[in-house]
Amino acid sequence: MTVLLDTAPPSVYASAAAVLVRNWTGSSTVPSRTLYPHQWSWDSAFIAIGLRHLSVRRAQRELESLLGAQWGDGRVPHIVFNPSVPHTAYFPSPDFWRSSAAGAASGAPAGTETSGLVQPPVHALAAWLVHRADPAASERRGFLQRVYPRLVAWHSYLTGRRDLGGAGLTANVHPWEPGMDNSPVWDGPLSRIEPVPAGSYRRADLDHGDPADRPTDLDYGRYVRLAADYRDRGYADDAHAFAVEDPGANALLIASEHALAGIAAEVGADPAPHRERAARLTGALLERLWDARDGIFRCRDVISGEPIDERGVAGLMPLLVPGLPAEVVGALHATLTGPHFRLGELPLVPSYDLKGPAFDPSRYWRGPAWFNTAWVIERGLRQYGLLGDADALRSAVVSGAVESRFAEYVDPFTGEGHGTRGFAWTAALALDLAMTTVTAVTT
Ligand code: 2M8
Repeated sequence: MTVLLDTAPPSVYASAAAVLVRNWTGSSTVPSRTLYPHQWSWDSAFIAIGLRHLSVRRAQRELESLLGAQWGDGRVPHIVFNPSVPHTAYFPSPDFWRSSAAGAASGAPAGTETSGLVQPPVHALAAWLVHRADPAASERRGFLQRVYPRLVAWHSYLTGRRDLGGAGLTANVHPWEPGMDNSPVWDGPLSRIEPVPAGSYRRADLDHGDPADRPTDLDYGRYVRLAADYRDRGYADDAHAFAVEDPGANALLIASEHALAGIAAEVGADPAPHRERAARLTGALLERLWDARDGIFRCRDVISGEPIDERGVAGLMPLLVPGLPAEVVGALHATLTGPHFRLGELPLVPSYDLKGPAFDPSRYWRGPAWFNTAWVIERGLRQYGLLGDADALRSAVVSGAVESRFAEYVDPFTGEGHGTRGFAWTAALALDLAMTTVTAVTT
């Protein structure tokens, strides 16, 4: 059961709500009016989780507009483009992805332009939380009935065509897919990719973002190469030059699969297959990615077959997974509070190992603290009864979000804001943590 307490201080509520209202387009929410002027997949899920406190109806629309762009093969695209926004506003734009033509064989929609990549599947968890915020209104509108088959198809894509390692986990084929674009965790597998020539495309992110904070041109050249090659293969899931099993994406998939069991029970479907799949995924996660020596989940490079010897925040996100062995929870907690991440000493959680060779406190996913990963870890800590740390992290998310004017991310030592301001998931998740007491995650 999820209990909602109306506890948000008025200042948090009003300022977070203002961001969500400003970024609302009429059917969905842009992450940022400047840097990200379209709809992003996992952003929308996190945004819906916060929006449910303002308008359950709007939160439902957020998820349904995204799922409306789902491809025939089940994939939910990582960007759904707004046709009224000029192509120059964001790169890669619809004329790069050419989804309706290049993705036709994979069932890309004909009337909506999207990217061909995916992002972590937070959507079933979000749909369940949106439903729980007002079950009667949800039932009246048939919300779960409508989204359930789409969510099932989405998870089938991820656990079917995207089980590229053949061991039962979902794999990501581009650094944009796990959502942590330039994490040092990808440096090894990405170094094998030949970048497209500089000057063959124009980055739009540098019009709005500080180049010192954003990924480098070399990384961008490789991102473009991988995306263009995927497009040129008709977005077929074969012959990928980059493929990784990410513990964050898989943890979110497992949490969402548990949520899908709850949704199935509500809509009169059988929850058992979802529980079974969640259990199988959890077994594979522990088998394939758990590093007992270092107390963290590692990412696995599917192409080389080797675990990646880096500590990223994604390796702590499986705290969200129910039913982990006690020794795994204990070791994860020790890593989170130990010298590599320093929860308790630092307010939020850095995106990458504080002692890692590539750590950078201001460059995008190479060290700064992000609010969505903090939300996931807060929920995991609470689930396992680690309430002192969960409470402290919750307060830090709320105060850090407000003080940074809802920054995209912050310096993990000083809390200084970086990236765009008025960032939608920062506002949504701060609002959620200010408003909600979670007494259990998946019932
Ligand atoms: C960032 O990623 C996009 C590409 O998808 C970009 O850098 O242009 C990431 O932080 C990603 O996790 C996020 O979903 C997206 C929109 O907020 O921005």
